[in-house]
Amino acid sequence: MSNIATISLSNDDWTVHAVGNIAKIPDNVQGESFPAQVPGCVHTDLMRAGVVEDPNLGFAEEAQSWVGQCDWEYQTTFILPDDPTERSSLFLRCDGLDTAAIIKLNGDAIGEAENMFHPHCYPIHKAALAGRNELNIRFRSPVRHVREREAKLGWRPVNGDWTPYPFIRKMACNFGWDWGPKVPTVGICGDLRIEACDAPRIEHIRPLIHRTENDSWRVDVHVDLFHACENSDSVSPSINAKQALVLRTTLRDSEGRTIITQEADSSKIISLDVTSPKLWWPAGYGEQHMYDLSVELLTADKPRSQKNALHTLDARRTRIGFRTITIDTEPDALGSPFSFIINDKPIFAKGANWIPPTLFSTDVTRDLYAQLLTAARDANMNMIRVWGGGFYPHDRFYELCDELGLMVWQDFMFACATYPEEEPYFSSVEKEARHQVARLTGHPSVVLWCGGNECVWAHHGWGFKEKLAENQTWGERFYHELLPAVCEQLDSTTPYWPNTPYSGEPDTDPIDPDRGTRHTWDRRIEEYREIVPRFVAEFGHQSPPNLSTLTAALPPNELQIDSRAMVHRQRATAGNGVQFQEPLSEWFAPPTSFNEWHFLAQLMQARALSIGLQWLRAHSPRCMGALLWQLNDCWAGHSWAIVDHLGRRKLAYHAVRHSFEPRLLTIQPIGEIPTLFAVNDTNDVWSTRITAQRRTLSGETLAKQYFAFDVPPQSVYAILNLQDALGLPTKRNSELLHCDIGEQRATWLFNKDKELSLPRPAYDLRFIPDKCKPRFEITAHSIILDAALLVDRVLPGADVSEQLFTLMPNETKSVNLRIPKGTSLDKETIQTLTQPSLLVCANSFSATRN
Ligand code: BMA
Repeated sequence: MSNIATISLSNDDWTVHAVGNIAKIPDNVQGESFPAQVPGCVHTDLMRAGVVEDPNLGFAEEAQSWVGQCDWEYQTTFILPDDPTERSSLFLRCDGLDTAAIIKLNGDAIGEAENMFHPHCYPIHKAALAGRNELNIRFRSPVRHVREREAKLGWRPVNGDWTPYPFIRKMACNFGWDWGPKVPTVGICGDLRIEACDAPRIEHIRPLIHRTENDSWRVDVHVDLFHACENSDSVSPSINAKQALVLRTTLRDSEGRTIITQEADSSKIISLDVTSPKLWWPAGYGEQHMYDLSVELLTADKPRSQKNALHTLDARRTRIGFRTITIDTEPDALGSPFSFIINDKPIFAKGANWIPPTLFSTDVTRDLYAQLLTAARDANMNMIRVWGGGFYPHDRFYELCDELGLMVWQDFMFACATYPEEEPYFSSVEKEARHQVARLTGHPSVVLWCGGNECVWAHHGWGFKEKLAENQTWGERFYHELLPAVCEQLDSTTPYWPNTPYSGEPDTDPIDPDRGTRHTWDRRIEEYREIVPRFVAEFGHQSPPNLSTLTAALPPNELQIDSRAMVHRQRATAGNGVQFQEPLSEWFAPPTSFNEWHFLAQLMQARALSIGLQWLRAHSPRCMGALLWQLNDCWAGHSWAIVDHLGRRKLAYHAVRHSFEPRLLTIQPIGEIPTLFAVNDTNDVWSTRITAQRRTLSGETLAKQYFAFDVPPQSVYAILNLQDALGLPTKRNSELLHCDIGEQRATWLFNKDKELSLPRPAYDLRFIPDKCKPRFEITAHSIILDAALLVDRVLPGADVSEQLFTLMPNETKSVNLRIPKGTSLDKETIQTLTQPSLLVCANSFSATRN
């Protein structure tokens, strides 16, 4: 259909070798050339060649710091069948170069690159030859590059002790972060191809969807064209006035039935009127209906064979969803809210922050996106925030979010630093923003453009402002001028927010709980309950990766809390002391082994997130969002993630899934008084009956009451003062409250575990190796607090349907086992799954240390 002839250079016919100042590189690398892959990066090429180890293993990260310090040259050859000088336009197009590079064809410089976040397009008809061509892409050391730019543009404050990443438009966390290693890489990170393109082509389709009234909608289809004749070195859209171009747009429903089709001159915006479409809703609020939108670019310039016919130059398809999106920030009695309104319905945002899921952007697979986003959806989330220190995910990420009903909060790539605004950096950011906004506009899941992560806060509250020289730029114009202008021009139907945290006013405290979005890092665990922010876009608690994941990365002798390898994997401020020792010693009797410590560290994270998320949900609609830090990981290190880098769910994942249930029963204190809240996010009334009890920790019931209640759709009820209902505890250390509806249980303890007199856990654990539904049955003979079945320790990658459940004496619970694909339950495994020690619970870390 299209007029574009392409030669793909995305293959493994490449080599890479170190160039420039190579004095400090290992002997076996000097003068050597290694096979390379495109897309890919130098680290993965060197790993394949056996020159460096996977940085995720042991101390491999330290041994390869030289890789980011030298320049690297990629080289390939390709054959051009025609005489290129006869082609009016021949291009080298590249979807991503990481990052600072000079590109040469047959020895002639054809272009440069300095931004990983937009594609590149270089005209090559002058440099190309008929027959064999040699292409060289020489990347500058990213570490040296940022140092040189820093020297030129002036030092600026940056978070942590990291290399000054703001001086390059490259994935910031590649230089190290408080959850990841330093692996500043280079490479060709997108598809690369030669394109002979003599006529205009479609660059982007930007469908902007408006509801005109009630059930009448209009899709304004903006089509950005790229015109070859311009011979531009950029992919900025252009239209050639000399050529008569027509756009034909067709909208089809999910069964392929045409709803409307329309043609117009290519300089016009095509408006499609649609009545009563099926709407796209975030998960939990309705279906994710999608429609197929196709655009054809046609010309009346007739090829000799086709008289009077329109001739297709290019064609594209995309999927769209009908939904409206606004953010309510109208000042109210408390300050100003931050509430997503989709299709006129206020939605409590339940979600998590997304970081790059692999160390190298080119390693992310479609399956990995699917695995992680499905995990988010299964945890009852409806929002993912793409955090600004990584990279803009690939199209597949957004397609999945559309399908799963996960709203996307999209940061521009700025994080925790002051950024230069000088040219050519400023224009490079503009090009990046234009490309990304145009690329993502059509996705119904994308509901917010956000200027960046913690940059305004850092300037305002981390002492960064004071460290800047007079009149030194810090990024302000990006957040307040450039980015909102680009969004308004290209995607006027999606809201823009300058940064997060942000109060809504440039000069007021960005973490004011009463205004806008907040990041809660100044409080932990029970302290979350000291404030009720309007929207929490980040808060979290650290834990180690699953034990099986640590075992895969470290030798057994390193599995100690303070071993060199474990300390090497702790990158957070103040280290293990603040992240683990302090909270664990405050809450639990001391662990006596690494395995016990590991369980407690993961339990502490689960408790912290449950408290935070349930507290915030109980305070809806004053608070309208809770995004935890962070969904995923990029290596086997301590972090705030709830799913580790091998995709294994930590204990906190289960606590989060429960805390985000569409109908949640939770006990939260009002002042000192434990109060039962029912949170109903569904579209239906929640009519139910609960049993509320006060018991001794040995299981004896002291008070019991039944209550019936109706919670209207999308609302929260503080239904019961449990002190009035069940009486005051006589001994705080040996009593608990629990409220139950069917399988759902909310519990309240009057003290921290290490003060409690919990009994020795008594239970029967049975494993039923049923082929279709392998499962455990646990019968409790005593109270069992926060029980976990640590199946992942005996069967790496295995998980159960529920963790951290609390049972009363004589209760039985059935929990399903999920085994990793490709594993089978042999006799030996079945035996290990039957051992009672598989079950661990908080009883063992109480005052009685049972
Ligand atoms: C927030 C994030 C990240 C960081 C996390 C944990 O500030 O934006 O920069 O990893 O906290 O410290």
